[in-house]
Amino acid sequence: MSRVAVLAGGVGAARFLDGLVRVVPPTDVTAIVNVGDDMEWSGLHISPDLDTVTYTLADLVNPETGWGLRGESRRTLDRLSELGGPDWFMIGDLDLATHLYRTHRLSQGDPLSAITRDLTRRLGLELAITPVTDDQLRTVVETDSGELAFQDYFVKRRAADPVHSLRFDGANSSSPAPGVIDSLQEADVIAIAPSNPFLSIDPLLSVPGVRDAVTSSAAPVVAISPIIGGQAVKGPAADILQSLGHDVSALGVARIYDLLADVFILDEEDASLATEIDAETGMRVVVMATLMKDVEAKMALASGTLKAALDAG
Ligand code: FO1
Repeated sequence: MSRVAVLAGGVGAARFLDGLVRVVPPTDVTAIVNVGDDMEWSGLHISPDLDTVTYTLADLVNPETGWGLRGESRRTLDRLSELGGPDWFMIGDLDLATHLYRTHRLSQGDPLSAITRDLTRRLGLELAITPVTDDQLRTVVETDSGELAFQDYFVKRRAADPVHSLRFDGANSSSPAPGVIDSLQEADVIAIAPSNPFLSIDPLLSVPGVRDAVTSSAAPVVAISPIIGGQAVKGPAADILQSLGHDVSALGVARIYDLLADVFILDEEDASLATEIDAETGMRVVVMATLMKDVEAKMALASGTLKAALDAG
């Protein structure tokens, strides 16, 4: 009896979910996934976080990058480049099929959540993976060089620009996708995956109704720090924390989640911060190994997270 709703970004969330579905029945798990990173590429709709989560759980992901498909080539991209098309975003030859399928169905009027459900079922996955919203929501990054669409900031410019602020275009007029609010209200545990709090979790909470559903849920809410030893395991979380004036540490992350979560999990390497986080926030602090280097580590983090949440709840 542990229905788990997970607020999820890309690679870190995908690895956490991969452990979670091995310690609870996958049918009890709902992953509510960020779509702020989505973009149009050569006329195709790309949903990087949805694909990263789906490919990882289907054991198809490229282990070197954490995104894209294992063993795929880039012949189409190279050809596109020869034609003068965009080549800064690596769409592999096999991944391309997902974008063709998704874009075609979107053009027929199908919602992103239904398309995602069909793709995940097709890949044999039993958990529910859903975009947080079927509406258009786009993360815009305000930098020294002006406003940048998320993937322009992240991939094209290699997350090199100091970030002044973030905006989630479309969020105010968006609605949660079918099942999102129900899964939060019916959950026994709500987990905030070790994802970037600003780039991955904030867009989810910016969809009207989602934050309320999290804070008003009877379920314990447990957040896992994506920062270990003052560094992000992957991606620009550390740089963004710094740019936005936060402490680049698990303490900085804890302050962000204080009003949202009941339990905060930080890595053993940061154990010395536990007392301070405990004193400064209202969250119960639990220290465990959070680096998901192999399947056993992912499973241990998932079961430790559930135990910490249920002990608090
Ligand atoms: N990340 C990169 O750093 N470079 C890329 O060329 C790139 C291509 C790409 C294609 C499909 C996809 O699903 C993800 C891709 N990513 C790429 C990852 C993605 O930009 C980010 O990991 C997420 O948006 C952040 O969670």
